[in-house]
Amino acid sequence: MTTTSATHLVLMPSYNTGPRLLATVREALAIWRPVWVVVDGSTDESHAAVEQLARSEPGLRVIVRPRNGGKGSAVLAGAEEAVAAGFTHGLVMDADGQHPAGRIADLMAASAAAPATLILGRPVFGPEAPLVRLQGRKLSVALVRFEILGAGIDDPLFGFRVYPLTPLRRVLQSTGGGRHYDFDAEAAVRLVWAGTPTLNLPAQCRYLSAAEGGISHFRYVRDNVRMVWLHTRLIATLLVWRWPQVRRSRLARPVLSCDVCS
Ligand SMILES: Nc1nc2c(ncn2[C@@H]2O[C@H](COP(=O)(O)OP(=O)(O)O)[C@@H](O)[C@H]2O)c(=O)[nH]1
Ligand SMILES: [Mg+2]
Repeated sequence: MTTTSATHLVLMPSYNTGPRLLATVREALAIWRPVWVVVDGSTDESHAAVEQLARSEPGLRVIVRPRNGGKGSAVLAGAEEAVAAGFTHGLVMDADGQHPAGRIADLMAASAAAPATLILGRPVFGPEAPLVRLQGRKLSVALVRFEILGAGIDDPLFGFRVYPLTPLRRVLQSTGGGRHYDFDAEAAVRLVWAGTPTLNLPAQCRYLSAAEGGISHFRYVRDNVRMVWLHTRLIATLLVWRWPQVRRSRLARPVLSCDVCS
């Protein structure tokens, strides 16, 4: 059964996603409406089929940005429009089928029950997950734990999340970073710094083979350099002037539990 919401929407950034885009949009629409796709200067025409579907599907909106600006800037553009349209929360999910549409309703329910909270997916990987990506995460997890002075963000790289949109806009507008692949980690850390409570819920993360339409635009050198720069900036900011305030909000941070976890 599909839920239609006036407060919570699905936001899907997409860049040259190929045929998986239409399939992922259909999977999300089967669970939730509205679904907004932010096409970020794609050149592969993958959005043509989704635009076609939007003509007969009022729960679907396609925002096309003429130039590629990166995942974070696409999410921010979608968030701005969503707030202007009266939405308060956005579930961000990848357009390529890696995130489980079947968990949308549970994450949305958790968000509705705790509207000030950032709801984070905690990835459950299958045997097909590349070892190099799993190993790489461990360093990010450790760095982010240091940056927020403790627990709260189980996986800083997994982008399947429900954001309270106004705090998200505020923290992104406060920095020029977080516009590309650094978005997921930077947004989560800055939201925690701003005092946002977090709740981590398990969600399957699939790695699709090329034959299944799996596609990634992650470039190991370019994007790892970006991640090194991100953590350098965050740690420098923490040490130079954020430490006392982050420590105070750390001590005040509630520990949440949830009955919709499974
Ligand atoms: N809007 C936008 N989305 C992007 C960009 N790069 C990646 N994405 C989207 O971000 C999500 C994650 O990217 P992906 O390449 O699958 O990264 P991976 O899953 O970490 O390998 C997908 O939904 C992509 O379509 C970009 O430059 N702009
Ligand atoms: Mg992906």
